[in-house]
Amino acid sequence: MTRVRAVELRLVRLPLVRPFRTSFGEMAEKECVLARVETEDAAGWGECVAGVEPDFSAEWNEGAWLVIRDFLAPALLDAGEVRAEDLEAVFASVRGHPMAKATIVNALLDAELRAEGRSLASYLGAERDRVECGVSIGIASSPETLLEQVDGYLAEGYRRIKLKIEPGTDVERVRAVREAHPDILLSVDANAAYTPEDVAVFRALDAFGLLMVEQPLHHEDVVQHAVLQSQIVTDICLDESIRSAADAAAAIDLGACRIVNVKQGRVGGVLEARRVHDVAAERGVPVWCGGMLETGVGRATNLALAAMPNFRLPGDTSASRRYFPDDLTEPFELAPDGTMAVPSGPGIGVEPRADRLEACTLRRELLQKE
Ligand code: OSB
Ligand code: MG
Repeated sequence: MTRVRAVELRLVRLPLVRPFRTSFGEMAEKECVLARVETEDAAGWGECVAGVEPDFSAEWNEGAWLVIRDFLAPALLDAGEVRAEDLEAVFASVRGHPMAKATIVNALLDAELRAEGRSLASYLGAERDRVECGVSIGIASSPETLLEQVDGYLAEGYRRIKLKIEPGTDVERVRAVREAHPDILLSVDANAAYTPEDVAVFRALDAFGLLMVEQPLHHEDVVQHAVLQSQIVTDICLDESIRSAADAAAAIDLGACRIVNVKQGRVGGVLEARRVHDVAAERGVPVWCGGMLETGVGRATNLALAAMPNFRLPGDTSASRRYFPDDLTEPFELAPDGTMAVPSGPGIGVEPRADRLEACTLRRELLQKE
């Protein structure tokens, strides 16, 4: 138990190596909120996974900033002796906003673990010191560009390729990649771009032996996902639809998915993410670690989670250079065998480099008790 002295918020922006296009939009730069939570014993870091616009979810950077500044940070500074596990109760009066909450939960937990000298991976019950990595490829301008990107990532060692799809840019692209690479682990992610009337597209995709089809339908349509799952062979994986362990349990029990993408930021932080992992494991359903193009801070958090036992498929935990010419932290690197080391130092095991952090900061605000 410790008291929180201050919360420092920063809005940071980093160039991406190439624009990332999904069915809901294109990102040319990474922009996110970072929190540094300072306790009496240590300081910890949290990265908010929201983006510039409320497109992937209802949350976005400026909204997350305000929710943290006006509600979460004041509640935290007023909480007295507190630990990360208490924050669900401390934040109970704020409905929703899991990404904003995750930023603070993860940062406080990081501070606690740094004070104890214990790694996040060890705290979460990780069983591996390296994890298998996949890569998520945005919608490319042409089939040729896509094939080039796939070849490049496979040459680097990535163990699973995920293709973003949208109506009209789906079956033929998947066919081309599958013909070029008959044996790789291949999946697609629709980011909720289809409707139940599109079942023919998913029946056509059944021919390609995909590992999964991620979030084909609207994020609120869990029942329709169960119907679609009964109509196709390929396993459905849910991403946007899963905002908590309760959502995951319900979706699995309903037959809406057979695989779960765990993004700690989407479910309110690593503590709830561990519960998602647990409810899926109890039901014999594998999970894997999703990503939101995180900087090294969020990447370190994700890698610790991905080392837990029921993370049984390669995650979207790619190397720093797949995203950024220059990451905030020391770069995360992929080994030629397609694995990445799980940080083993105290807490998340990494920190932003001071000069890089300053160079990327657009805005900073220090929140303290008056
Ligand atoms: O749906 O998984 C997604 C990136 C931003 C928003 C949503 C998603 C993604 C990715 C990239 O697929 C995952 C990553 O490499 O971080
Ligand atoms: Mg997804």
